[in-house]
Amino acid sequence: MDLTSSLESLIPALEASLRQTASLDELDEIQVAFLGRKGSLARLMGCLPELPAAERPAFGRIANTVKERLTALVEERRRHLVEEREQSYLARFDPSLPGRAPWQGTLHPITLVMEEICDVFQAMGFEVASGPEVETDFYNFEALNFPPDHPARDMQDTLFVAEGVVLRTHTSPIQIRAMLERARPPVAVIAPGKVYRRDSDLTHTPMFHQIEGLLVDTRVTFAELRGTLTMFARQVFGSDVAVRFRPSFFPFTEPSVEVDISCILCAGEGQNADGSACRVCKGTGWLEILGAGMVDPNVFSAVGYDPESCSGFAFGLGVERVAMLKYGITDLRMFFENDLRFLTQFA
Ligand code: FA5
Repeated sequence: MDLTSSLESLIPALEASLRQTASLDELDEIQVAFLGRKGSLARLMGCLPELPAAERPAFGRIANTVKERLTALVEERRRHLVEEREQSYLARFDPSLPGRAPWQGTLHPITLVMEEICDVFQAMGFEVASGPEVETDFYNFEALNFPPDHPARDMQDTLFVAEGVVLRTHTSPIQIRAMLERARPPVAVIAPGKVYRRDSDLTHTPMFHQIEGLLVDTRVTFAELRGTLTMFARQVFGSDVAVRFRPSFFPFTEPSVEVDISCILCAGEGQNADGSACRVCKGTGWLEILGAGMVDPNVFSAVGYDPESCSGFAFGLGVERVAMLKYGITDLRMFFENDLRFLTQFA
């Protein structure tokens, strides 16, 4: 076969191949085999120098026509295959099927409880305050009437960052910051946040959450502390809950109290229906939820408030504690394991 016939025979050869091409990948391979740099057409055109000079222009023209035809055949097949693919997608697409709902995250139970507690106090007129998690000794201890080397500092196992700098062990330093920022009473703040202690067992974790409350004005009495905290407990745990105030000690409040609520599980009975001791309150009928008291005069002096003319109350509660009671959770560590089977139950 002479060169020109060989060139022209590429057209039926390509047509035959295309008839058997079922996919776009195969089509690409055929395109390369015929029209690629090392394909059949290029190989034949490479023979051009072997022809007598007079025949070369005619051969060149035919080669161009063949190339155009080959290209057109490939493109036509491509259009057809693309259309076929779309048709097959459409045949499989069922517009009546329900859509796939995007996965929606949920708020962490601790966040939910913090928001709920803050809402209760905001409705009473408290404003939300915050402070840094890395604190100086002054805000975490000294201004709160923990004298240097006083044994009271051992009440909270401290994580030190540097000399005189600690991870705050409670949210009480926010009391100091709030009073300093406002310069004079009235001050009514609620302050949620993370706190850190060298502490780790079934009921204690090295990081946990507290909510601090502080009310300072000219004539705040213990009756207001009782009323406010009783109202809070009833809104969060239910209107039937009983509230008990027990004497306690904190360096920054005088007098100080621990506040208990009647047990959520046994309704304060201390025992189950069968007479066995309640496992939540361990038979006492009461559950401790927070520490509180009247602001110590030394704390007012530390922030430049006149202890003679102002008075106030403060309280601090453990959020995990409240969340465990509210949701009946028995292991504190569940809050920190990020198990979605647990977390999605609070949606
Ligand atoms: C305080 O931290 C005081 N600042 C509270 C306070 C504020 C009293 C204002 C008076 C006035 P306490 O160390 O008891 O107090 O901690 C408060 C609550 O934090 C505890 O009742 C407990 O629920 C929780 N808590 C303490 N340690 C841990 C821990 N390691 N893990 C989880 N919760 C804890």
